[in-house]
Amino acid sequence: MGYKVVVAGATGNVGREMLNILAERQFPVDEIAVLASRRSLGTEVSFGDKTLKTQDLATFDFTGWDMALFAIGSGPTKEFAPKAAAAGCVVIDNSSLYRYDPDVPLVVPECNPEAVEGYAKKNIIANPNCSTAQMVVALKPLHDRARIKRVVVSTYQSVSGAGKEGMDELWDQTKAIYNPTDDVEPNKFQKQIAFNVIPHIDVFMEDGSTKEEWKMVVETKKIVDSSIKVTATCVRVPVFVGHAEAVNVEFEDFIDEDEARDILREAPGCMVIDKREDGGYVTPIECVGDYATFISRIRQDPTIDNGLNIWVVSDNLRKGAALNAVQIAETLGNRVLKKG
Ligand code: 2RA
Repeated sequence: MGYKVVVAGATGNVGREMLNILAERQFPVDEIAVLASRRSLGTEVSFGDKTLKTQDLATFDFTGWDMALFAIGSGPTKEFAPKAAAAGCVVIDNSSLYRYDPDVPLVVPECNPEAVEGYAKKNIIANPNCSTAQMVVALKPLHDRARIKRVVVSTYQSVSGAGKEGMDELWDQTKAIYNPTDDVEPNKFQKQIAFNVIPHIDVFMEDGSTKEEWKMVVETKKIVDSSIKVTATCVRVPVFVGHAEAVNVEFEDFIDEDEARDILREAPGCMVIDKREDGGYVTPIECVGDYATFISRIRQDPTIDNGLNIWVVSDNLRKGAALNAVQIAETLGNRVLKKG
């Protein structure tokens, strides 16, 4: 016996990846419903070798469905997640709406799988932001060994994090560079993204940081350890898929680069590619379609007593969103619902 699974937002970048990953990992699905807003109604999406027609999110009855993977943004989530949860369907939500709610677990299964057991207060489990998910996969095993005090991270985030419109804007602006009769003004992004980088993701906060940076601080604390201090600079780069992060970590205890490399080699979800030679590291384009969080450039930070620098790269649509949501569904199934 398997699960009755709903994917809401099935026509978007993340919703489509959720369907791909459910099929790839042979998640035990008895029945699946794919939902979309009225605008995309009737659009067909693939699930393994099947083609499914989207149904209307606004009128769907969640009664009798086990889990719903939501990838619809905070606005619609506010309306539909409580409806699904009240109907007894556990919502695994990719928006930021519930991430900071103390009654909602925020889960990265490699780091805090036990947290799914707290789902029942609201019948909702939150999926973290993409930039946090890949970073904590790399940090947790190091924290378990040497206790992290402080993290300084700079991100290089691909345009797919801003959805299909972000990808279209990079594509159109890039073409326009070679065809000067086209003039593609910034729309999704604040400045030209083609052949540029933009130190601004999500809205500005009062202290001058952006909400994307704030999310990395708050989510790392909730998932790994509330004592860890994080400071982040989040930057959009002209890459279609794959986020990269340069992470400086300060520990309480000494840990040398060789031991860190060995720990990360064994850690769940991590793949170490770290050769000190030309090309001996992973770049975003190489991680597309993969499940792993890739870690390269592991080296001592000689400016502090117990410090390391690492380079962390992952497919933001997968580990940063859809894969993590499916892993939460698997964890919920294995630890709690036990149907599959
Ligand atoms: C971004 N963090 O890359 C967002 C997506 N969740 O814009």
